[in-house]
Amino acid sequence: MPVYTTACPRNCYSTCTMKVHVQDGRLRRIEPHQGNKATFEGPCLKGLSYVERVHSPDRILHPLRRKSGSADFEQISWDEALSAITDKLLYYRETFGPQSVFYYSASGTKGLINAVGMDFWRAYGGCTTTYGDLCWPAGLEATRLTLGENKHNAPWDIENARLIILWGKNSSETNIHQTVYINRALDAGAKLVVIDPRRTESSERAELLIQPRPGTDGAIALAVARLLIEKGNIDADFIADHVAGYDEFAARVEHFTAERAAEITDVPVSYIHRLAEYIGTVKPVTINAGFGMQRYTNSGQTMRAMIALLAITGNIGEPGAGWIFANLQGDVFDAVKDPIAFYPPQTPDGVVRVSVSTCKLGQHMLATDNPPLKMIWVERGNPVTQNPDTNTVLRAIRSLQFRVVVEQFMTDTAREADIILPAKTMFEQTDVIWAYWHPYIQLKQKVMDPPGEVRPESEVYWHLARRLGFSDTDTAGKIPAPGDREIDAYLENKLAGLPQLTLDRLREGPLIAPGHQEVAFADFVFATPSGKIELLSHEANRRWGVDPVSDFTEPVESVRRRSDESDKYPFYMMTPNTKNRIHSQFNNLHMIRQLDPKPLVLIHPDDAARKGIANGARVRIFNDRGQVEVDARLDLGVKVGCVSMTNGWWISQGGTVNFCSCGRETDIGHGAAFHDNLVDIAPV
Ligand SMILES: Nc1nc2c(c(=O)[nH]1)N[C@H]1C(S)=C(S)[C@@H](COP(=O)(O)OP(=O)(O)OC[C@H]3O[C@@H](n4cnc5c(=O)[nH]c(N)nc54)[C@H](O)[C@@H]3O)O[C@H]1N2
Ligand SMILES: Nc1nc2c(c(=O)[nH]1)N[C@H]1C(S)=C(S)[C@@H](COP(=O)(O)OP(=O)(O)OC[C@H]3O[C@@H](n4cnc5c(=O)[nH]c(N)nc54)[C@H](O)[C@@H]3O)O[C@H]1N2
Ligand SMILES: [Mo]
Repeated sequence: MPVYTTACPRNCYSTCTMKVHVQDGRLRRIEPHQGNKATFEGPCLKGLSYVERVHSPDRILHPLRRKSGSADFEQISWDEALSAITDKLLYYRETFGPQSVFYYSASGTKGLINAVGMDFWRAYGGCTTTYGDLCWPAGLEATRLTLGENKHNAPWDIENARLIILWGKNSSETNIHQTVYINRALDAGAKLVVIDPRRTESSERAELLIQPRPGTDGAIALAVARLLIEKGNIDADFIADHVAGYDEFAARVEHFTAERAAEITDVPVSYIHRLAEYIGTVKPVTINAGFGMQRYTNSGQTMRAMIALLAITGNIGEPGAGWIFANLQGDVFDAVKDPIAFYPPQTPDGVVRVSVSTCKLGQHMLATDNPPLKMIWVERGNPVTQNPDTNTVLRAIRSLQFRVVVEQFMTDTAREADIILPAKTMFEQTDVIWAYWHPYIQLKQKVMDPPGEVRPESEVYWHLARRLGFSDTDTAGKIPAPGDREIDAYLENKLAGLPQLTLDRLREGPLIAPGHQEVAFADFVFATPSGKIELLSHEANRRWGVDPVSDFTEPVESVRRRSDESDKYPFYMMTPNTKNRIHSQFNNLHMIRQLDPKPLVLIHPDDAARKGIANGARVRIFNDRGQVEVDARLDLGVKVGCVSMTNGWWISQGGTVNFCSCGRETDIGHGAAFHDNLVDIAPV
């Protein structure tokens, strides 16, 4: 049976290398690949479930058109689909201008070939598209402002840490391969601290579990910094050599006593003292910040305060030490590592209008004028389920005249389409991918032809370009012609200038990115304006209007802000990620549903008793933005005053959490403040 090496392109830390067995055009088996030091244990259940996903009877295999005035779709030929889309594209460009077409893409799959989409829209004459990101920009920008770059020590280095702090990160579900190395560190005597309002599997071996009131981590970090300074547990030499703005930072934390932080965060004061004692007396310390506390309106400032704890104790640039958030060392293809350049609200060349915040998708689509939006093209995203404020997103999509969605399955977004084009899976077109945790560049190999009439996006764009009469110079090198050799040539062109990375070498297995630093910042070079770690950042103030020294402010939606809202809606709604799905993917598979059959909301038994909610009862979670109805599960691990429901469920499977969330940006970075979200809960 032929066996291929390939890699999983989901938006996930692990980005596993895997061996796949293919016979008679079917995926038969998936196995671990030892060539990737970060993922040698092999793929997770989602990875193994590809054998079902690829061949699922629910997969969309042909172009579909909505039957007029109906919720049903009918199969049409590619010729009919492409003709209909071409006619609309010509009409909208002629009548309203190319920017009346809205191109929406998200994180459904990684790969260099994804760039073909935007190159097509440029050749079309332009389009409107999004800025910002649903995922990580507050953390990216906080890190860049403080350390100059988003990079961290190699994944296996965490084994050298003596104190590991998982801060708003749930590795046991979202980065399971990291737990191998965390466990090795703990077996060798390291301490683990977990900071999360929920008690997750990641805290099973923790010495200390701190459950803060959501959105208050900044106050913990500032109070711990104060204790470190007061007790002299800082590294004065490191500060003198490598830190800018220490005095201003020290003056700021003066106001944050442990007692004050305990009051703000609803954490026992002794826990704050213990955390400060651990950080001040154990070395080396690794803080792994997840994405949890960077989904609030105060997140950028919070993340800056957290990094400061490592800076003042000299825990940067050494094995076992440092800040783990995102490791962009594998992104050797993109010369620009500045998140603001990734997400600018502007029209840099007058062609592509980058004006819709992905975090305020519905509001901004509806408000867009001159020209207003007429048509949407969605690929690699499920905005109806995954973007904030679903009701407004639905209203905005329904207000358009024409909707094309490129999808593998009948998602909530696909259901809104006028035309659905069948999308490839990872096994049906070769691409080059990188990760944001480990440093490997990988070839995601084509191992089978697409089933049915599925065509990869690059082919769809190529056919549309022909029909629209784009010239060869418009598309040369940008939109590869259909064919495996053409795709290889396209990728080779992207790899030109990186002689270490050839397709032939990548076919053998993963390759460490050229220039990779195993211990990040070991050279103590920080690409900030001062060349030092910046606890005082004028750039933060100039770009984002925040205090140049990090500070704590209550999130916009907080039970401590006395308002009608907080009286009406006394619960924080948390919407974390979960083990057996990637956002809205995989939950439609039999293999996954056996373990996770339906959406649930978790609530502390004390809150449930107060609300008259029994275990298993049907409940409504609601606020002024919307509601979702699911079964309740009582769980002592959820902090009192919080409810928790994993994101990613489709409306058609019981309801998305984003009916309740607000389209609102983080303080810095244009991220989505999903967790700034007060709700109430009641039995139905
Ligand atoms: N309330 C709340 N909402 C959240 C979050 C949260 O924490 N709370 N998390 C946010 C985060 S971190 C993220 S990253 C986003 C993710 O949001 P999205 O990027 O929209 O995520 P997915 O659900 O992973 O994928 C979208 C779709 O891509 C499709 N797809 C996969 N491969 C391909 C392909 O090759 N071609 C095409 N055309 N389609 C493909 C899949 O079938 C899937 O339906 O969700 C965000 N939403
Ligand atoms: N299995 C699986 N793996 C994934 C993904 C997936 O969907 N499924 N998604 C991938 C992607 S795109 C992302 S962005 C990452 C996310 O990876 P993680 O950051 O690990 O995941 P989240 O669930 O977003 O948040 C982590 C934790 O933050 C907690 N949290 C929420 N609010 C707060 C707060 O105010 N303070 C603190 N301290 N903690 C808080 C939540 O309870 C949650 O347990 O995972 C990636 N890996
Ligand atoms: Mo994400």
